[in-house]
Amino acid sequence: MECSRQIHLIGYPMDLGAGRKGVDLGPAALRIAGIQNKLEILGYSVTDLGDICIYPRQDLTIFDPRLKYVEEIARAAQILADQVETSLSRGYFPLCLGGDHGVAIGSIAGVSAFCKKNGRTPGVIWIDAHADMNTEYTTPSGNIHGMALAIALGFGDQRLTHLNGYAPKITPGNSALVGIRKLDTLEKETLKRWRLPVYTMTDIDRKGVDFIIRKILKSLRTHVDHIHVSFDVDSVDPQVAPGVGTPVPGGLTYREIHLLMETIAECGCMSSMDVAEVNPILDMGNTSAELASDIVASSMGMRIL
Ligand SMILES: [Mn+2]
Repeated sequence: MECSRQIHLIGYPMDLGAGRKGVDLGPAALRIAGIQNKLEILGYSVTDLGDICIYPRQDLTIFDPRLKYVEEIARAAQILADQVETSLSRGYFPLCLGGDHGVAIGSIAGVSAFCKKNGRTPGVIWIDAHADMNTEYTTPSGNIHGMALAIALGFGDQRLTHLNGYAPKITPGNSALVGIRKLDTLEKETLKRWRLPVYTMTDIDRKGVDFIIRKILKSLRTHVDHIHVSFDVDSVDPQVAPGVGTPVPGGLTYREIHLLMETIAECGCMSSMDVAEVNPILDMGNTSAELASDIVASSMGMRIL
C-alpha cells in the first residue's frame, strides 16, 4: 500500500446525477483554485489529463424518473473507470475532479478492476454529509449522485453496478462512512441492514475526528491493500464551504476536515481519490474550491510544520 509520487488529474464535469446545475463547473473551479500547483509544491509530478466529455442535459431525455440520465451516466462512468484503471496500472495516483458524487461510480469501478487484476483488495473511505446509499427503489428524487456508494456495493441498476461486467466493486466491511448527518428514511434501514461502518457527526462530536479516522484506518489496513478516498465537499460545514451541491448544516469544521486528511496522509496508504460536489454557482468567490484543493493537499501530505 503506497501513495504514488505521480498524479493524474482527471476532470469529470458531470452534473446529471445532481438535482441542480453547477457542479459540472467543479473541475474548472478546482483548477482555477490551483490544485495542480498545490500538489506540485509537495513534490508530486502532476499531469492534467483534461476532462472526460459528457453530453449536456439539454441534449438528453429522462426515460426513467427514478434513474435520471442513467444511460449517459453509465457511459461516462465506464470511460472514467477505464482511465482510472489505466492510470493505476501505469503507476499514477488518479485524482478525479467531480462533478457530482456519481464520479465515484466510475472511479471505484476502475480501482476495483485494477485491484482484481493485481490481486489486491480495495477499500473505500466515504467522506460525506449523506450516505449516497439509495437505489431506484428508495430514492425520493431519482438523482443518481445519491446512489453512488450503493452502486459500488452492488445495489442498484445493473447498467451502473455492473461496469466491466461484474458487481460488487467493494464490500460493506471494506468501506467506512464519515461525516454523515442527512439520511433518507429508507436509506437508514439499508445502512443498518448491511451493517456498514458509519461514523455520523454525532460520533465525531462525542469521540473526535482523530479517534475515528485512526480507528477506520487501523481496521481497513488489516484487510485492504488499496484505499480509495471519496471526498464529498458537502461533508464540510456550509459556513466554511458554501459552494457545494447539497449543503447541510452541522458539518466538519475547517480544522476537523484538515486533521482527518492529515491523518490519512500520515498513514501513507491512500492510492486514489475523488473530490466531488464543488458548485461554484453557490460559492462566494471561489472559496469552496480553494478550500477543497487545500484539503486535498492535506490528504497528500501538506503539513502546518
Ligand atoms: Mn455524496
